[in-house]
Amino acid sequence: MERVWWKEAIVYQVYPRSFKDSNGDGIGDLPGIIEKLDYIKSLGVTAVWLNPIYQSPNEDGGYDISDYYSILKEFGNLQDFDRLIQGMHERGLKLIMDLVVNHTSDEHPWFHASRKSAGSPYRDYYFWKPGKNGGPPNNWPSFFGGSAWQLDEATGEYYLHLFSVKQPDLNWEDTALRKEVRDMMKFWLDKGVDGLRLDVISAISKRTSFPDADTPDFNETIRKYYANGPRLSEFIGEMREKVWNHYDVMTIGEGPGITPDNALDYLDERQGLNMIFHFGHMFMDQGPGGRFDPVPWSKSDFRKVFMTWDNAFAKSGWGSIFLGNHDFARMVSRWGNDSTFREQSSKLLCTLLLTMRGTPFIFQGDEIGMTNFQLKSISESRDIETINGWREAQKRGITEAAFLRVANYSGRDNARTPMQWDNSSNAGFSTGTPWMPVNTNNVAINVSRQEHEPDSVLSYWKKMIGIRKAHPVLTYGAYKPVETDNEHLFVYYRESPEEKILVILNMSDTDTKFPSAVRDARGQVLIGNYANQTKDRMNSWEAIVIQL
Ligand code: TEU
Ligand code: CA
Repeated sequence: MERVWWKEAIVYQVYPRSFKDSNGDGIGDLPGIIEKLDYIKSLGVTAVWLNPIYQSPNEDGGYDISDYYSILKEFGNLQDFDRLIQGMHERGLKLIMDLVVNHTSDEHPWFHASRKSAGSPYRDYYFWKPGKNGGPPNNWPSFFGGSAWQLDEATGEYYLHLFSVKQPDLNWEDTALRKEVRDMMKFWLDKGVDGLRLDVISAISKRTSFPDADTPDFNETIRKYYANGPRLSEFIGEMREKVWNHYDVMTIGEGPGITPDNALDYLDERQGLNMIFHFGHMFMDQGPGGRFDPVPWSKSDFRKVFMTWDNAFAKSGWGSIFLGNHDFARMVSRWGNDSTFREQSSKLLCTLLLTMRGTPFIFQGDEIGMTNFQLKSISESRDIETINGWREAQKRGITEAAFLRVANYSGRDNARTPMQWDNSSNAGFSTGTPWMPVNTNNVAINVSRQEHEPDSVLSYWKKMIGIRKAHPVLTYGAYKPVETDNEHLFVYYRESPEEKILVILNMSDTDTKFPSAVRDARGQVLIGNYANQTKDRMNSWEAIVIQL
Protein backbone atom coordinates (compact mmCIF):
# COMPACT_ATOMS: atom_id res chain seq x y z
CA MET A 1 0.00 0.00 0.00
CA GLU A 2 1.32 3.45 -0.95
CA ARG A 3 2.85 5.24 2.03
CA VAL A 4 1.71 8.87 2.27
CA TRP A 5 1.82 11.47 5.02
CA TRP A 6 -1.95 11.83 5.36
CA LYS A 7 -2.36 8.10 6.06
CA GLU A 8 0.31 8.36 8.78
CA ALA A 9 -1.05 11.61 10.15
CA ILE A 10 -2.49 11.90 13.66
CA VAL A 11 -4.83 14.87 13.56
CA TYR A 12 -5.84 17.13 16.47
CA GLN A 13 -9.11 19.00 15.92
CA VAL A 14 -9.19 22.55 17.28
CA TYR A 15 -12.57 24.28 17.66
CA PRO A 16 -11.12 27.83 17.74
CA ARG A 17 -14.02 29.52 19.55
CA SER A 18 -13.47 27.28 22.59
CA PHE A 19 -9.74 26.60 22.53
CA LYS A 20 -7.94 29.62 24.01
CA ASP A 21 -8.93 33.29 24.32
CA SER A 22 -5.90 35.61 24.18
CA ASN A 23 -7.59 39.03 24.58
CA GLY A 24 -10.20 38.54 27.28
CA ASP A 25 -13.33 38.91 25.15
CA GLY A 26 -14.43 35.40 26.12
CA ILE A 27 -14.00 34.06 22.58
CA GLY A 28 -11.16 31.78 21.53
CA ASP A 29 -8.93 33.22 18.80
CA LEU A 30 -5.92 32.57 16.53
CA PRO A 31 -3.36 34.25 18.84
CA GLY A 32 -4.70 31.93 21.57
CA ILE A 33 -3.98 28.89 19.40
CA ILE A 34 -0.48 30.24 18.70
CA GLU A 35 0.08 30.45 22.48
CA LYS A 36 -0.75 26.72 22.69
CA LEU A 37 1.22 25.36 19.71
CA ASP A 38 3.88 23.89 22.01
CA TYR A 39 1.14 22.08 23.93
CA ILE A 40 -0.31 20.70 20.70
CA LYS A 41 3.17 19.65 19.57
CA SER A 42 3.78 17.97 22.96
CA LEU A 43 0.89 15.59 22.28
CA GLY A 44 2.85 14.04 19.41
CA VAL A 45 0.15 14.78 16.84
CA THR A 46 1.29 15.62 13.29
CA ALA A 47 -1.54 17.81 12.00
CA VAL A 48 -4.22 20.21 13.17
CA TRP A 49 -7.74 20.51 11.71
CA LEU A 50 -9.20 23.96 12.37
CA ASN A 51 -12.98 24.38 12.29
CA PRO A 52 -13.98 27.38 10.11
CA ILE A 53 -12.19 30.64 10.87
CA TYR A 54 -13.62 32.76 8.02
CA GLN A 55 -15.79 35.88 8.35
CA SER A 56 -19.26 34.76 9.45
CA PRO A 57 -22.33 36.03 11.34
CA ASN A 58 -21.82 32.86 13.45
CA GLU A 59 -25.33 31.49 13.02
CA ASP A 60 -23.90 27.94 12.94
CA GLY A 61 -20.52 28.11 14.63
CA GLY A 62 -18.86 29.61 11.56
CA TYR A 63 -20.32 27.11 9.09
CA ASP A 64 -22.17 30.07 7.56
CA ILE A 65 -19.46 31.97 5.73
CA SER A 66 -19.97 35.55 4.53
CA ASP A 67 -16.41 36.12 3.24
CA TYR A 68 -14.08 33.22 2.33
CA TYR A 69 -11.09 35.56 2.04
CA SER A 70 -11.03 37.08 5.51
CA ILE A 71 -10.71 35.83 9.08
CA LEU A 72 -13.65 36.13 11.50
CA LYS A 73 -12.93 39.42 13.26
CA GLU A 74 -13.29 37.89 16.77
CA PHE A 75 -10.66 35.28 15.80
CA GLY A 76 -8.12 37.78 14.44
CA ASN A 77 -6.88 38.68 10.96
CA LEU A 78 -4.86 37.36 8.03
CA GLN A 79 -1.59 38.40 9.71
CA ASP A 80 -2.54 36.24 12.71
CA PHE A 81 -3.29 33.42 10.26
CA ASP A 82 0.15 33.77 8.65
CA ARG A 83 1.78 33.65 12.10
CA LEU A 84 -0.32 30.61 13.01
CA ILE A 85 0.55 28.55 9.92
CA GLN A 86 4.20 29.57 10.22
CA GLY A 87 4.19 28.48 13.89
CA MET A 88 2.65 25.16 12.93
CA HIS A 89 5.06 24.49 10.08
CA GLU A 90 8.05 25.41 12.26
CA ARG A 91 6.90 22.65 14.65
CA GLY A 92 6.37 20.14 11.85
CA LEU A 93 2.60 20.41 12.18
CA LYS A 94 0.43 20.36 9.05
CA LEU A 95 -2.66 22.58 8.86
CA ILE A 96 -6.01 21.24 7.64
CA MET A 97 -8.65 23.92 7.02
CA ASP A 98 -12.40 23.44 7.08
CA LEU A 99 -13.97 24.35 3.74
CA VAL A 100 -17.72 24.95 3.70
CA VAL A 101 -18.85 25.06 0.08
CA ASN A 102 -22.21 23.32 0.15
CA HIS A 103 -23.68 26.63 1.29
CA THR A 104 -22.74 30.17 2.32
CA SER A 105 -24.18 32.58 4.85
CA ASP A 106 -27.21 34.58 3.65
CA GLU A 107 -24.99 37.58 4.43
CA HIS A 108 -22.49 36.64 1.71
CA PRO A 109 -22.41 39.29 -1.10
CA TRP A 110 -23.22 36.53 -3.60
CA PHE A 111 -26.53 35.88 -1.86
CA HIS A 112 -27.34 39.58 -1.50
CA ALA A 113 -26.90 39.91 -5.28
CA SER A 114 -28.71 36.67 -6.03
CA ARG A 115 -31.84 37.49 -4.05
CA LYS A 116 -32.06 41.06 -5.45
CA SER A 117 -33.77 40.04 -8.69
CA ALA A 118 -34.66 37.02 -10.76
CA GLY A 119 -32.46 38.49 -13.50
CA SER A 120 -29.37 38.91 -11.31
CA PRO A 121 -26.14 37.41 -12.80
CA TYR A 122 -25.71 35.75 -9.41
CA ARG A 123 -29.25 34.31 -9.38
CA ASP A 124 -28.05 30.83 -10.28
CA TYR A 125 -25.36 30.72 -7.59
CA TYR A 126 -28.22 29.41 -5.39
CA PHE A 127 -31.38 27.37 -5.93
CA TRP A 128 -34.55 29.42 -6.43
CA LYS A 129 -37.90 27.73 -7.11
CA PRO A 130 -41.55 28.87 -7.20
CA GLY A 131 -43.73 27.40 -4.45
CA LYS A 132 -46.22 24.57 -4.98
CA ASN A 133 -49.87 24.56 -3.78
CA GLY A 134 -49.20 27.62 -1.66
CA GLY A 135 -46.20 26.05 0.07
CA PRO A 136 -42.52 25.16 -0.50
CA PRO A 137 -41.43 23.45 -3.75
CA ASN A 138 -41.17 20.03 -2.00
CA ASN A 139 -41.31 18.33 1.39
CA TRP A 140 -37.57 18.26 2.19
CA PRO A 141 -36.84 18.92 5.89
CA SER A 142 -33.88 21.01 7.01
CA PHE A 143 -31.16 19.47 9.24
CA PHE A 144 -32.08 22.27 11.61
CA GLY A 145 -35.85 21.79 11.75
CA GLY A 146 -38.67 23.01 9.56
CA SER A 147 -38.68 23.09 5.75
CA ALA A 148 -35.46 23.17 3.69
CA TRP A 149 -37.04 26.02 1.66
CA GLN A 150 -37.52 29.68 2.60
CA LEU A 151 -39.85 32.06 0.78
CA ASP A 152 -38.12 35.29 -0.19
CA GLU A 153 -40.55 38.23 -0.53
CA ALA A 154 -38.31 40.19 -2.92
CA THR A 155 -38.99 37.80 -5.84
CA GLY A 156 -41.77 35.59 -4.41
CA GLU A 157 -39.60 32.50 -4.89
CA TYR A 158 -38.20 29.98 -2.38
CA TYR A 159 -34.51 29.29 -1.87
CA LEU A 160 -33.01 25.96 -0.71
CA HIS A 161 -31.22 25.66 2.63
CA LEU A 162 -30.52 22.13 3.86
CA PHE A 163 -29.27 23.68 7.08
CA SER A 164 -30.42 26.92 8.67
CA VAL A 165 -32.45 29.63 6.92
CA LYS A 166 -29.25 31.68 7.05
CA GLN A 167 -27.29 29.00 5.12
CA PRO A 168 -28.54 28.99 1.50
CA ASP A 169 -27.23 26.06 -0.56
CA LEU A 170 -24.84 26.86 -3.39
CA ASN A 171 -25.82 25.73 -6.89
CA TRP A 172 -22.88 23.70 -8.18
CA GLU A 173 -24.60 23.33 -11.55
CA ASP A 174 -23.40 26.90 -12.19
CA THR A 175 -19.92 26.81 -13.76
CA ALA A 176 -19.10 30.38 -12.65
CA LEU A 177 -19.81 29.40 -9.03
CA ARG A 178 -17.57 26.34 -9.28
CA LYS A 179 -14.76 28.55 -10.58
CA GLU A 180 -15.25 30.94 -7.61
CA VAL A 181 -14.85 27.96 -5.26
CA ARG A 182 -11.67 26.81 -7.03
CA ASP A 183 -10.16 30.29 -6.92
CA MET A 184 -10.86 30.53 -3.20
CA MET A 185 -9.23 27.12 -2.55
CA LYS A 186 -6.12 28.21 -4.44
CA PHE A 187 -5.91 31.34 -2.29
CA TRP A 188 -5.65 29.25 0.88
CA LEU A 189 -3.45 26.53 -0.63
CA ASP A 190 -1.06 29.21 -1.87
CA LYS A 191 -0.78 30.33 1.76
CA GLY A 192 0.60 26.88 2.60
CA VAL A 193 -2.49 25.06 3.85
CA ASP A 194 -1.79 21.32 3.82
CA GLY A 195 -5.29 19.84 3.87
CA LEU A 196 -8.95 20.59 3.29
CA ARG A 197 -11.87 19.12 5.23
CA LEU A 198 -14.78 19.50 2.83
CA ASP A 199 -17.97 20.15 4.77
CA VAL A 200 -21.06 18.16 3.65
CA ILE A 201 -19.27 17.43 0.36
CA SER A 202 -21.66 14.51 -0.17
CA ALA A 203 -24.53 16.97 -0.81
CA ILE A 204 -23.04 19.41 -3.33
CA SER A 205 -24.66 17.73 -6.36
CA LYS A 206 -28.42 18.22 -6.11
CA ARG A 207 -31.17 16.18 -7.77
CA THR A 208 -32.37 19.25 -9.61
CA SER A 209 -35.85 17.85 -10.22
CA PHE A 210 -36.22 18.16 -6.41
CA PRO A 211 -38.55 15.17 -5.97
CA ASP A 212 -40.50 14.84 -2.70
CA ALA A 213 -38.86 12.61 -0.12
CA ASP A 214 -40.76 9.32 0.28
CA THR A 215 -39.51 8.47 3.78
CA PRO A 216 -40.07 9.95 7.26
CA ASP A 217 -36.61 8.71 8.34
CA PHE A 218 -34.27 11.70 8.30
CA ASN A 219 -31.00 9.81 7.79
CA GLU A 220 -32.62 7.88 4.93
CA THR A 221 -33.74 11.21 3.44
CA ILE A 222 -30.11 12.38 3.57
CA ARG A 223 -28.89 9.22 1.85
CA LYS A 224 -31.59 9.14 -0.84
CA TYR A 225 -32.23 12.81 -1.56
CA TYR A 226 -29.42 15.04 -0.29
CA ALA A 227 -26.24 13.00 -0.66
CA ASN A 228 -24.72 11.06 -3.54
CA GLY A 229 -26.23 13.26 -6.25
CA PRO A 230 -25.82 12.59 -10.01
CA ARG A 231 -22.83 14.87 -10.69
CA LEU A 232 -20.95 14.39 -7.41
CA SER A 233 -17.98 12.46 -8.82
CA GLU A 234 -17.73 14.95 -11.68
CA PHE A 235 -17.63 17.96 -9.33
CA ILE A 236 -15.06 16.31 -7.05
CA GLY A 237 -12.99 15.22 -10.05
CA GLU A 238 -13.00 18.77 -11.43
CA MET A 239 -11.61 20.16 -8.12
CA ARG A 240 -9.03 17.39 -8.08
CA GLU A 241 -7.90 17.98 -11.62
CA LYS A 242 -7.99 21.79 -11.62
CA VAL A 243 -6.77 22.46 -8.07
CA TRP A 244 -5.76 19.66 -5.70
CA ASN A 245 -3.45 17.83 -8.13
CA HIS A 246 -1.31 20.96 -8.27
CA TYR A 247 -0.58 20.89 -4.50
CA ASP A 248 0.53 18.36 -1.91
CA VAL A 249 -2.81 18.66 -0.20
CA MET A 250 -4.80 16.09 1.79
CA THR A 251 -8.51 16.17 1.02
CA ILE A 252 -11.02 14.69 3.44
CA GLY A 253 -14.69 14.68 2.67
CA GLU A 254 -17.30 15.00 5.41
CA GLY A 255 -20.11 12.92 4.16
CA PRO A 256 -23.45 12.40 5.79
CA GLY A 257 -25.19 9.85 3.55
CA ILE A 258 -22.03 8.15 2.29
CA THR A 259 -22.41 4.36 2.68
CA PRO A 260 -19.89 1.49 2.63
CA ASP A 261 -21.25 0.62 -0.81
CA ASN A 262 -20.71 4.00 -2.41
CA ALA A 263 -17.70 5.30 -0.43
CA LEU A 264 -15.18 4.25 -3.08
CA ASP A 265 -17.02 6.40 -5.64
CA TYR A 266 -15.69 9.37 -3.67
CA LEU A 267 -12.14 8.02 -3.30
CA ASP A 268 -10.98 7.20 -6.79
CA GLU A 269 -7.16 7.37 -6.68
CA ARG A 270 -7.04 9.64 -9.70
CA GLN A 271 -10.01 11.89 -9.42
CA GLY A 272 -11.42 11.52 -5.93
CA LEU A 273 -10.85 12.60 -2.38
CA ASN A 274 -8.07 11.07 -0.30
CA MET A 275 -10.40 9.97 2.48
CA ILE A 276 -13.79 10.50 4.09
CA PHE A 277 -15.39 10.86 7.49
CA HIS A 278 -18.16 8.26 7.58
CA PHE A 279 -20.94 8.39 10.18
CA GLY A 280 -21.82 4.72 10.60
CA HIS A 281 -21.25 4.82 14.36
CA MET A 282 -22.20 8.47 14.81
CA PHE A 283 -25.78 8.08 13.58
CA MET A 284 -26.22 4.59 15.04
CA ASP A 285 -28.21 5.86 18.02
CA GLN A 286 -30.38 8.24 15.99
CA GLY A 287 -33.98 7.19 15.36
CA PRO A 288 -36.13 8.27 12.40
CA GLY A 289 -36.32 11.79 13.81
CA GLY A 290 -32.53 12.20 13.73
CA ARG A 291 -30.36 13.64 16.50
CA PHE A 292 -33.13 14.45 18.97
CA ASP A 293 -34.79 11.06 18.51
CA PRO A 294 -32.26 8.81 20.27
CA VAL A 295 -32.55 5.01 20.18
CA PRO A 296 -30.45 2.45 22.11
CA TRP A 297 -27.25 1.18 20.54
CA SER A 298 -25.35 -2.04 21.19
CA LYS A 299 -21.65 -2.81 21.48
CA SER A 300 -21.99 -5.46 18.77
CA ASP A 301 -23.49 -2.86 16.40
CA PHE A 302 -20.63 -0.53 17.35
CA ARG A 303 -18.06 -3.23 16.50
CA LYS A 304 -19.92 -4.17 13.30
CA VAL A 305 -19.67 -0.58 12.04
CA PHE A 306 -15.88 -0.65 12.34
CA MET A 307 -15.73 -4.06 10.62
CA THR A 308 -18.01 -2.95 7.78
CA TRP A 309 -16.07 0.21 7.09
CA ASP A 310 -12.70 -1.50 7.33
CA ASN A 311 -13.92 -3.98 4.72
CA ALA A 312 -15.03 -1.10 2.51
CA PHE A 313 -11.44 0.19 2.40
CA ALA A 314 -9.65 -3.18 2.51
CA LYS A 315 -8.35 -2.93 -1.06
CA SER A 316 -8.41 0.78 -1.83
CA GLY A 317 -9.61 4.07 -0.45
CA TRP A 318 -8.88 5.27 3.07
CA GLY A 319 -10.97 6.24 6.06
CA SER A 320 -10.70 8.38 9.14
CA ILE A 321 -11.28 7.14 12.66
CA PHE A 322 -13.02 9.48 15.06
CA LEU A 323 -15.19 8.99 18.12
CA GLY A 324 -16.25 12.58 18.66
CA ASN A 325 -16.00 16.09 17.28
CA HIS A 326 -17.77 19.48 17.54
CA ASP A 327 -21.01 17.93 16.23
CA PHE A 328 -21.45 15.15 18.76
CA ALA A 329 -21.46 14.42 22.49
CA ARG A 330 -18.11 13.92 24.19
CA MET A 331 -16.74 10.48 23.42
CA VAL A 332 -16.17 9.38 27.03
CA SER A 333 -19.79 10.27 27.89
CA ARG A 334 -21.24 8.67 24.77
CA TRP A 335 -19.20 5.48 24.32
CA GLY A 336 -17.45 5.17 27.72
CA ASN A 337 -18.36 5.81 31.34
CA ASP A 338 -17.85 9.45 32.36
CA SER A 339 -18.38 8.87 36.09
CA THR A 340 -17.02 5.78 37.89
CA PHE A 341 -14.66 4.76 35.08
CA ARG A 342 -13.98 8.08 33.37
CA GLU A 343 -10.21 7.74 33.28
CA GLN A 344 -10.14 4.05 32.38
CA SER A 345 -12.74 4.40 29.62
CA SER A 346 -11.04 7.54 28.24
CA LYS A 347 -7.83 5.53 27.95
CA LEU A 348 -9.66 2.60 26.37
CA LEU A 349 -11.28 4.83 23.75
CA CYS A 350 -7.90 6.43 23.08
CA THR A 351 -6.51 2.94 22.49
CA LEU A 352 -9.33 2.09 20.10
CA LEU A 353 -8.95 5.35 18.18
CA LEU A 354 -5.18 4.92 17.78
CA THR A 355 -5.04 1.21 16.90
CA MET A 356 -7.75 1.11 14.22
CA ARG A 357 -6.94 1.32 10.48
CA GLY A 358 -7.55 4.84 9.22
CA THR A 359 -6.31 8.35 10.00
CA PRO A 360 -7.19 9.13 13.62
CA PHE A 361 -8.80 12.46 14.52
CA ILE A 362 -8.61 13.56 18.16
CA PHE A 363 -11.08 16.21 19.29
CA GLN A 364 -9.72 18.90 21.61
CA GLY A 365 -10.28 18.00 25.26
CA ASP A 366 -10.73 14.28 24.67
CA GLU A 367 -7.02 13.87 25.44
CA ILE A 368 -7.75 14.92 29.05
CA GLY A 369 -11.08 13.08 29.28
CA MET A 370 -13.42 16.05 29.11
CA THR A 371 -17.08 15.09 29.53
CA ASN A 372 -20.52 16.22 28.40
CA PHE A 373 -21.93 19.45 29.77
CA GLN A 374 -25.41 19.51 31.29
CA LEU A 375 -27.46 22.46 30.07
CA LYS A 376 -29.70 23.60 32.94
CA SER A 377 -32.12 25.24 30.52
CA ILE A 378 -32.40 25.59 26.75
CA SER A 379 -31.49 29.26 27.14
CA GLU A 380 -27.94 28.10 27.94
CA SER A 381 -27.60 26.44 24.52
CA ARG A 382 -25.41 28.20 21.96
CA ASP A 383 -26.22 25.80 19.13
CA ILE A 384 -28.70 26.59 16.34
CA GLU A 385 -29.43 22.87 15.98
CA THR A 386 -30.53 22.57 19.62
CA ILE A 387 -32.34 25.90 19.68
CA ASN A 388 -34.29 25.02 16.51
CA GLY A 389 -34.78 21.47 17.77
CA TRP A 390 -36.49 22.89 20.85
CA ARG A 391 -38.69 25.11 18.62
CA GLU A 392 -39.82 22.01 16.70
CA ALA A 393 -40.25 19.96 19.89
CA GLN A 394 -42.57 22.57 21.37
CA LYS A 395 -44.83 22.24 18.30
CA ARG A 396 -45.14 18.54 19.21
CA GLY A 397 -46.00 19.39 22.83
CA ILE A 398 -42.74 18.09 24.27
CA THR A 399 -41.82 19.64 27.64
CA GLU A 400 -38.56 21.54 28.14
CA ALA A 401 -37.43 19.00 30.74
CA ALA A 402 -37.95 16.14 28.29
CA PHE A 403 -36.19 17.95 25.44
CA LEU A 404 -33.35 18.99 27.75
CA ARG A 405 -32.71 15.36 28.65
CA VAL A 406 -32.32 14.51 24.95
CA ALA A 407 -30.25 17.62 24.19
CA ASN A 408 -27.96 16.82 27.12
CA TYR A 409 -27.51 13.30 25.73
CA SER A 410 -26.87 14.06 22.05
CA GLY A 411 -26.64 17.84 21.53
CA ARG A 412 -23.60 19.63 20.14
CA ASP A 413 -23.23 22.03 23.10
CA ASN A 414 -21.69 19.07 24.94
CA ALA A 415 -18.54 19.29 22.86
CA ARG A 416 -18.24 23.07 22.67
CA THR A 417 -17.51 24.12 26.24
CA PRO A 418 -14.14 25.84 26.66
CA MET A 419 -10.96 23.78 26.78
CA GLN A 420 -10.01 23.07 30.41
CA TRP A 421 -6.42 24.28 30.85
CA ASP A 422 -6.37 24.56 34.66
CA ASN A 423 -8.55 24.50 37.78
CA SER A 424 -9.24 28.27 37.89
CA SER A 425 -12.76 29.69 37.50
CA ASN A 426 -12.58 30.01 33.69
CA ALA A 427 -10.31 26.94 33.36
CA GLY A 428 -7.52 29.17 32.09
CA PHE A 429 -9.49 29.59 28.84
CA SER A 430 -10.24 33.29 29.23
CA THR A 431 -9.78 36.21 31.61
CA GLY A 432 -13.19 37.47 30.47
CA THR A 433 -16.65 35.89 30.47
CA PRO A 434 -16.49 32.83 28.21
CA TRP A 435 -18.95 32.78 25.29
CA MET A 436 -20.19 29.49 26.67
CA PRO A 437 -20.09 28.29 30.31
CA VAL A 438 -17.01 26.34 31.39
CA ASN A 439 -17.76 22.84 32.66
CA THR A 440 -17.18 23.17 36.40
CA ASN A 441 -15.53 19.74 36.51
CA ASN A 442 -12.48 21.58 35.22
CA VAL A 443 -11.41 21.67 38.88
CA ALA A 444 -10.50 17.99 38.56
CA ILE A 445 -10.19 17.63 34.77
CA ASN A 446 -7.60 19.97 33.31
CA VAL A 447 -4.33 20.02 31.38
CA SER A 448 -2.06 21.50 34.05
CA ARG A 449 -3.01 18.81 36.57
CA GLN A 450 -2.52 15.96 34.13
CA GLU A 451 0.63 17.15 32.34
CA HIS A 452 2.79 16.03 35.24
CA GLU A 453 0.87 12.91 36.33
CA PRO A 454 2.39 9.78 34.75
CA ASP A 455 -0.92 7.87 35.09
CA SER A 456 -3.15 10.67 33.80
CA VAL A 457 -5.40 10.38 30.75
CA LEU A 458 -3.19 12.95 29.02
CA SER A 459 -0.01 10.95 29.69
CA TYR A 460 -1.71 7.83 28.34
CA TRP A 461 -2.71 9.62 25.12
CA LYS A 462 0.85 10.86 24.59
CA LYS A 463 2.22 7.35 25.12
CA MET A 464 -0.39 5.77 22.83
CA ILE A 465 0.30 8.37 20.13
CA GLY A 466 4.00 7.48 20.42
CA ILE A 467 3.18 3.79 20.00
CA ARG A 468 1.06 4.49 16.92
CA LYS A 469 3.97 6.39 15.35
CA ALA A 470 6.53 3.72 16.31
CA HIS A 471 4.58 0.80 14.80
CA PRO A 472 3.66 1.21 11.10
CA VAL A 473 1.45 -1.89 11.39
CA LEU A 474 -1.02 0.30 13.28
CA THR A 475 -1.30 2.50 10.22
CA TYR A 476 -0.91 0.09 7.30
CA GLY A 477 -1.51 -3.36 8.81
CA ALA A 478 -4.58 -5.45 8.14
CA TYR A 479 -7.40 -5.26 10.68
CA LYS A 480 -8.48 -8.75 11.84
CA PRO A 481 -11.28 -8.88 14.42
CA VAL A 482 -11.45 -11.79 16.86
CA GLU A 483 -14.83 -13.32 17.73
CA THR A 484 -15.52 -13.60 21.47
CA ASP A 485 -18.53 -14.79 23.45
CA ASN A 486 -18.88 -11.46 25.25
CA GLU A 487 -20.49 -8.57 23.35
CA HIS A 488 -18.58 -6.03 25.42
CA LEU A 489 -15.18 -7.38 24.37
CA PHE A 490 -13.62 -5.68 21.34
CA VAL A 491 -10.62 -7.80 20.29
CA TYR A 492 -8.60 -7.54 17.09
CA TYR A 493 -5.20 -8.03 15.50
CA ARG A 494 -3.35 -5.53 13.38
CA GLU A 495 -0.91 -7.41 11.22
CA SER A 496 1.63 -7.01 8.45
CA PRO A 497 4.43 -9.28 7.22
CA GLU A 498 6.76 -7.51 9.64
CA GLU A 499 4.64 -7.20 12.75
CA LYS A 500 1.54 -8.36 14.60
CA ILE A 501 -0.20 -6.49 17.38
CA LEU A 502 -3.14 -7.68 19.47
CA VAL A 503 -5.64 -5.24 21.00
CA ILE A 504 -8.03 -6.33 23.75
CA LEU A 505 -10.71 -3.93 25.01
CA ASN A 506 -13.36 -4.57 27.66
CA MET A 507 -16.02 -1.95 26.93
CA SER A 508 -18.08 -2.52 30.07
CA ASP A 509 -18.51 -1.54 33.70
CA THR A 510 -18.01 -5.11 34.82
CA ASP A 511 -14.86 -7.16 34.86
CA THR A 512 -14.93 -10.32 32.80
CA LYS A 513 -12.90 -13.37 32.00
CA PHE A 514 -9.97 -12.95 29.67
CA PRO A 515 -11.07 -13.86 26.11
CA SER A 516 -10.21 -17.53 25.60
CA ALA A 517 -9.56 -16.99 21.89
CA VAL A 518 -6.38 -15.05 22.70
CA ARG A 519 -5.47 -16.47 26.10
CA ASP A 520 -2.30 -18.05 24.68
CA ALA A 521 -1.10 -14.84 23.06
CA ARG A 522 2.53 -14.29 24.00
CA GLY A 523 4.33 -11.02 23.60
CA GLN A 524 5.31 -7.69 25.05
CA VAL A 525 2.57 -5.48 26.54
CA LEU A 526 3.10 -2.12 24.79
CA ILE A 527 0.49 -0.29 26.87
CA GLY A 528 -2.39 -0.99 29.25
CA ASN A 529 -4.63 1.09 31.51
CA TYR A 530 -4.35 -1.16 34.56
CA ALA A 531 -1.14 -1.96 36.43
CA ASN A 532 -2.27 -5.39 37.60
CA GLN A 533 -2.99 -6.85 34.15
CA THR A 534 -3.42 -10.64 34.30
CA LYS A 535 -4.35 -13.40 31.85
CA ASP A 536 -7.37 -14.46 33.92
CA ARG A 537 -9.57 -11.41 34.13
CA MET A 538 -10.20 -8.22 32.22
CA ASN A 539 -10.94 -5.31 34.53
CA SER A 540 -13.82 -2.88 33.82
CA TRP A 541 -12.87 -0.78 30.78
CA GLU A 542 -9.46 -2.46 30.59
CA ALA A 543 -7.40 -1.94 27.44
CA ILE A 544 -4.30 -3.99 26.57
CA VAL A 545 -2.04 -3.71 23.53
CA ILE A 546 0.38 -6.62 22.99
CA GLN A 547 3.15 -6.86 20.43
CA LEU A 548 3.24 -10.55 19.49
O1 TEU B 1 -22.12 18.78 9.66
C1 TEU B 1 -22.87 18.10 8.67
C2 TEU B 1 -23.35 16.82 9.23
O2 TEU B 1 -22.74 15.79 9.02
C3 TEU B 1 -24.52 16.85 10.15
O3 TEU B 1 -25.04 15.55 10.26
C4 TEU B 1 -24.01 17.35 11.46
O4 TEU B 1 -23.85 16.27 12.34
C5 TEU B 1 -24.90 18.41 11.99
O5 TEU B 1 -24.75 18.50 13.38
C6 TEU B 1 -26.38 18.16 11.75
O6 TEU B 1 -26.82 17.11 12.57
C7 TEU B 1 -21.31 19.81 9.11
C8 TEU B 1 -20.58 20.51 10.24
O7 TEU B 1 -19.71 19.58 10.89
C9 TEU B 1 -21.62 21.05 11.20
O8 TEU B 1 -21.00 21.64 12.33
C10 TEU B 1 -22.46 22.10 10.46
O9 TEU B 1 -23.52 22.53 11.30
C11 TEU B 1 -23.05 21.50 9.17
O10 TEU B 1 -22.12 20.75 8.40
C12 TEU B 1 -23.54 22.62 8.25
O11 TEU B 1 -22.40 23.28 7.73
CA1 CA C 1 -10.60 36.39 22.09
